[in-house]
Amino acid sequence: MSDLSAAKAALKSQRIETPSWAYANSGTRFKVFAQKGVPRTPQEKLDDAARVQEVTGVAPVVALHIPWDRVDDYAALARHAEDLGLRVGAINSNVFQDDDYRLGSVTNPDPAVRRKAVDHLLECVDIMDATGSRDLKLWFSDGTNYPGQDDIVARQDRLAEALAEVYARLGDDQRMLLEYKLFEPAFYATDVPDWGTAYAHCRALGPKAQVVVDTGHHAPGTNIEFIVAVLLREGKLGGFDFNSRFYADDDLMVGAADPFQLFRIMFEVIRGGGLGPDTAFMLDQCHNIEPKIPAIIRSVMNVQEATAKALLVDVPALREAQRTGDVLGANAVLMDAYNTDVRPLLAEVREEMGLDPDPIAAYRRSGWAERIVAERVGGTQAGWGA
Ligand code: AOS
Ligand code: ZN
Ligand code: ZN
Repeated sequence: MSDLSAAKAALKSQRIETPSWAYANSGTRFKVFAQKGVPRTPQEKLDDAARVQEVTGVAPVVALHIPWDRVDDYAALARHAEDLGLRVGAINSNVFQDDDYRLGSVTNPDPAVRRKAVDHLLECVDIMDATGSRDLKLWFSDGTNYPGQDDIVARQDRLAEALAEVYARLGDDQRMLLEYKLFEPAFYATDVPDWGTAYAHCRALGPKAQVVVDTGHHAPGTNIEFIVAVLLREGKLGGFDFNSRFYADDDLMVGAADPFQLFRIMFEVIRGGGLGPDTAFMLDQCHNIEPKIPAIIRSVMNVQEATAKALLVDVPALREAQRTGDVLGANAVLMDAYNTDVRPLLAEVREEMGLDPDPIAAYRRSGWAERIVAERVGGTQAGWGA
């Protein structure tokens, strides 16, 4: 698409989902650095998310995590979101922070542990009902550390059984998004290590089961845009967990490590017709050392920049070069788009949306950062290492 007005319209309608846990304190296994003014409650995480939406206009959806965002009244939490101009996005389940899950959750050899894990997933669907959330996000830390520790195929069978029970509980407008991850915390064999395994389970389950691509969950050098293209072709791309990696699952700001990769991914998304609401463009990040709200604003802007560049690709010229076998010409079409400075275009888009062209400056001027430091004492940890 090289038509500017169409590109602008697409940029205005794109929706980016921010994760509640990115607003809270987080860290590595070595240290959680507490920051001043971080949210103490799920409500306050939403208050911060509303600031991101206020200055970007494209981030009105917030993913929650259970139990990190456990409240007594989820409908009231959803109303709080609505009052702020937000809505609840994916409900992220947690079957990885309990002693019972030492040998796995839904793939654990002990049926009682599997029952407990599935009951949590079903509770997450109840929370979806109460909050109006569409997506149940499933990431399993399940796997083994040593060859022979457990039967690889039996674990797949247990996983399939658990997923089928949860799938059956989904409402007509609800989906389950299955996330894969190469390794960590399991170091020998992860039970959902790659897109192929996730795809096989989702395909067996049916149309409400889709794959999530977390950009940090691959081996170095993996061609992620190829995965995206294939999943879209199969109608199985449910969404993204966007972040950046230098080494493993670093959860750094999306577009920070490899903006070119993000551009290539967004090009395949657009090529495959995936820019609409059926793809959840979620961030899955932790801001351990940098100020959180500005980092999330920057991340949203990075996704927008990659999207804008991908929208600027001159597709007819690309197709012509491809058709005539013009290898260098085809590559040049893509690189021309990637090398375009889209910041003026995005500034224009924001002005047309009634926003400040510079979201970070608008946030700084708002005084929110000073206000939360003064008003909030004793912010909570996201949950990592808690
Ligand atoms: C874990 O590595 C995954 O990226 C998860 O998507 C996520 O970070 C976690 O479940 C928080 O909800
Ligand atoms: Zn993730
Ligand atoms: Zn991850």
